[in-house]
Order: sequence, then structure tokens, then C-alpha cells
Amino acid sequence: MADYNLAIIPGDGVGPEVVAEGRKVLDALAAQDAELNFRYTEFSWGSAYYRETGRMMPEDGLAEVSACDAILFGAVGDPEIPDHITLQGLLLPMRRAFDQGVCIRPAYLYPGVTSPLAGKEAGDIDLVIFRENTEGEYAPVGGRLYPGTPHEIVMQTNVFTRRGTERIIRAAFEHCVKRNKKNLVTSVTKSNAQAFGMVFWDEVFEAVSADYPQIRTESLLVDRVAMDLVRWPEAFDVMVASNLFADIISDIAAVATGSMGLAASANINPEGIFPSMFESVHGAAFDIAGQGIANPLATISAVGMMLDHLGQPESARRVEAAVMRSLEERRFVTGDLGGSATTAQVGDEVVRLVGEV
Ligand code: GGG
Repeated sequence: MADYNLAIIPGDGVGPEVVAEGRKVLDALAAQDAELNFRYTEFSWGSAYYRETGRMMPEDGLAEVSACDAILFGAVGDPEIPDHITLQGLLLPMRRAFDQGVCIRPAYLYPGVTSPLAGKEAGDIDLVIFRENTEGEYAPVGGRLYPGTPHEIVMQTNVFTRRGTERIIRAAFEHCVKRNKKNLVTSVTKSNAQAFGMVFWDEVFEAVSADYPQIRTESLLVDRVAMDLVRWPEAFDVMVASNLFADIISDIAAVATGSMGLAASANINPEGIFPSMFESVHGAAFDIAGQGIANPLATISAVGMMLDHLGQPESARRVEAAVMRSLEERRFVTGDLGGSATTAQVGDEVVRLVGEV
């Protein structure tokens, strides 16, 4: 019997609504397989907790989560609390504390989904972004002197370590070999302007690429990547980028494949010392929160990635196949994809299909 203890952190906005559907799918899988069981420990952290306590999570909160096998996360963000407080108070400390340096963000144009880009058919866009997830431009290193005065000084420092940079680039190459599609890794850089961090990034990319002679490589400036993701996204296979660059290009890739509501994300601790975390790429979407109309498929796909990570590839395959079938058949799709289904109807549909695929 495979028995998993999962931490559930629904968070803010639409987070609790989409996470509930992810749990529904996990429960359905367990109900169909006597050898599979999930136990959940839910943590009510986020902006409501902040309003009560002045913190997004308890000071020692992550110690409790660290005993879990994996984390299913919803979203952070609140219209009344500055974004740097919500993000720096929960999501980013968790990625760092659990050394989740490898973030994997697939972007696939599913059948039944219309890309905003002309002439793209199902499967034309099929790429995976590897995001460095614990350092780079997101490092909490900097300071502010003489605030509010004419001689105010603000410094925000990018941090690139050899360990972190090599780890994400190697993970991208390893995935490219395993995936065996176009055998191309694209490094996203800005070394023409950032002569320290990004020149170092380029050097590490070149050094790691020497270990993978069977993989083609290219190194493109981030502005060129933004352009190419719109004009020929089908050219990409595996991409590797720093924390901030990958955050931005994964939103472009997500909308190119039809909706932010479909983009899933895995935050992996490659050494397996700490739990890895699985979430949608989208945030709290508070403009639609509480209405039961958010698309849960990003979170459900993230559940599929979690199952794969936990060593349940057949369950992972069924979740992904059910997501694909639900989009292809379009019996229940949410407003972002031109439908009118509720979040719960989409979750129920995936549960039904998980029993068939
Ligand atoms: N489920 C993802 C989420 O809540 N994202 C909020 C956000 O602002 N994330 C920024 C980031 O991941 O860099």
C-alpha cells in the first residue's frame, strides 16, 4: 500500500476553490485503487491568517510541513495587502526553505483549446520551462537607505550561485534527454546587459552542455525569447531561465496555449531531502474569487505532476489523460476557455474521466 501524507495549503483568492478540485481527483484515484491512499494535513495560511496575526504563516510553520511527502498549494495574493508581503511571507520562503530549486512549467496546446496565436493546432506548442526557483532576481538581498529623502538609495541584488545555476541547467538537459522530442535546450539570458550574473549563467550553460553532445543548444536574449514565444512558439522544446525571466516567459507560454488556467507547476527539491510543492502558475485571481468559476485544470495537472514525482506514473498518466479528454470533449469548460461551467463541474468531469482513460 502506497500511503502519502500531503500538506494542503489552499491560500488566497481562488486557491481554495481549485485545490478542492485537486483533492477530489486524488480521492477518486484512491477510491479506485486499494493500494493507494492519501492523508491530508491542511494549513490555513495566507492573507486571512495575516489579517489575524500579522504573519502569512506561523514562524515555525514550515517545520510541520517538512514531515509531509509533498505539498499541494493554491495561490497567494490579496487586493488589500501589498504583493511583496503576501509573496515574501509564504510562497518564496517555502521554495527556499525546502530548497525547491528546480521549477518545471510545461506549456502544451491541448485539443479543444484555441490559442490566441493564429494557425496553431493542438500539440503545435509543446515546451517545458525550467525555472531557477530559489535565488537569482528573487533573492531577498538588498536594502533601502534614507527612505523618502532626495538622497534615498535602494539596492536589489541578484544572486547566482554555481550550485543553483548548474543544478537548474543540468535538470533541463536531463529532462530534454528523457523527453526525447526536439532535443533542444534554449538558455534564456541577458548577458549583453547583465555582465556579471548573466555572463556567469552563460558560462555554466556552456560547461553543462558539453556533457550532453546529443542535445542541440541555443542561448537567446530574454527579449528575443518573448518575441519568439509569440511568433513561433513551436520552435521551442526545453527552456531554462533564471527566476524572474522564467516567471515572465512562463506567463507568455501559458496564454499562448490558451489560458493561465491550464498552466501547472512543480517546485522540486531534487535531492528529496524536503517535500516538493505543486501548484498552478496562476495566482489568487481575486477578481473572480468566491464565484466558483475559476478553472481548476492547472491545479489538477499539478496534481498529476505530484503523482509522477511521488512514484505513481500510472495515476499521473490518468490525470493528464483525463485533463486532455475533458478539454477535447468540452462538455464542461470554464469561462476562460469560452465555456460556462463551474469549477466544481470541471473537477467532477475530470473525476469521471479518470475512471475511463
Ligand atoms: N499559484 C501560484 C501563485 O500563487 N503565484 C503568485 C505569485 O505572484 N507568484 C509569483 C512567482 O511565482 O514568482
